[in-house]
Amino acid sequence: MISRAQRVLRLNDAGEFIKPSPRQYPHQWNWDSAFIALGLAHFDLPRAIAEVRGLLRAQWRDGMVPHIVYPTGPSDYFPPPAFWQTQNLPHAGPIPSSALTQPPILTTVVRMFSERTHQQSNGNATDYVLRFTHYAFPHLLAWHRWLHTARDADGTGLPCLIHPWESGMDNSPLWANALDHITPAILPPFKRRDMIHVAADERPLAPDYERFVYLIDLGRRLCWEPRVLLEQMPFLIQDVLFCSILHRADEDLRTLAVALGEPTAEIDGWLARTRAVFDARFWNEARGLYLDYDVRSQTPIDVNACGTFAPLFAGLASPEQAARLVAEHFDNLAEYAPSADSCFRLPSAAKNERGYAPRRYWCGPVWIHINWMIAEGLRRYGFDAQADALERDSLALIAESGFREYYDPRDGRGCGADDFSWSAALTLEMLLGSRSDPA
Ligand code: 9WN
Repeated sequence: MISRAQRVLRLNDAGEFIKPSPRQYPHQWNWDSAFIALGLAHFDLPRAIAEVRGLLRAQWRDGMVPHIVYPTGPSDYFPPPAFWQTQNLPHAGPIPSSALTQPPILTTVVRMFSERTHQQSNGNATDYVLRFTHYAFPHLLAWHRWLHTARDADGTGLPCLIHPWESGMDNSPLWANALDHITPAILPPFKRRDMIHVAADERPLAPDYERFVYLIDLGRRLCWEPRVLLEQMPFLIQDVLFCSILHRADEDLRTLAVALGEPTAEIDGWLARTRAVFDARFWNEARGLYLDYDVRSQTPIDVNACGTFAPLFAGLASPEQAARLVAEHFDNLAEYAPSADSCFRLPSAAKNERGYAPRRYWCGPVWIHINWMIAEGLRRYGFDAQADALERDSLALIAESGFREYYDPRDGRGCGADDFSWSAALTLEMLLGSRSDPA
């Protein structure tokens, strides 16, 4: 499995970046690159570092790190770089990119590199990684600052997402209600390309995709100006998974700051503020889970999806909250645990959720990177048996169905793109990684 995983990463190497998959995703994606770099570091540290540098080179002048970077120009992927209309924006970056961002797992990966090389105490590698960390730190700091300020709609510092693609869980039932309230009055001409290599029933439905495009069109008409977007985008959501990844990333950024002798006061402020507001915003005491929040309608989103376990990854849950998440949801046969109707964890939406669809993109299939983050979170709270079970399921899915983009939880059949980079990269991490304690 190790050599097969390495082969997939080599196969997808486009020189300047590694594609998430050979045909479906021919550009560089933000959180894909972070997971890819984590896997690459096990056999080619310079290539891993080049991957991160490539992504950070595309950072916007205002601090945003974009979700898609097109260093090699257009391809048959929709949307092409020109569709975002970012060319003449004063706050955009130097490389053609999308105008959205994605969950900042990159900071956690950079911290893992830096600690691991230090622990291995190999002089040359340590210097090399230290130089890279010095380079990466100000970029990451600027990105976190942008998330906590430019996307802060209500003074909580919890960033708002303006498009489902920013969550990384593009087609989750989490967004159904918000999207239903959007009427795409005028749609620009466009042609979907995402069903050329992947079956239509594994991709978003037409009305959802139209809303994805409509929101891009709206953003570009607002010149992607952060303050105006917060005022006017009809999709404005605080997401549990995104905010948890950011909080964990803030912890990891603080660890990097201490190692580099940088000040920590600003990061401490973000950490304290998130801790102070997180439960009030997301925790639902009656249901014993975390729910996303629709900032536009000022209502919690009453949908049970995999992100509810992400506060474990961030250390944001109390031991009591963690115990409820595990007993009432993770181990619940009707929701996430294997049962007669499914063999593999973790469905990306609870099986008894209205929008659950076991093969459709983000509506139920298992994702390897979600399993990896949640296993890390479960270990943080001492739920080692559950974490081991998740990891075993991930490796069994890969052994049976290959490095696929996602998997049907009922029978483990692979779905979406094949030769998928982060499934390969996280296989390397699961088989070769040493467990690092969070801050
Ligand atoms: C849009 C690349 C990306 C992932 C996302 C996943 C999917 C793109 C798409 O693929 O999104 O960004 O075209 O569907 O949802 O998480 O980063 O793998």
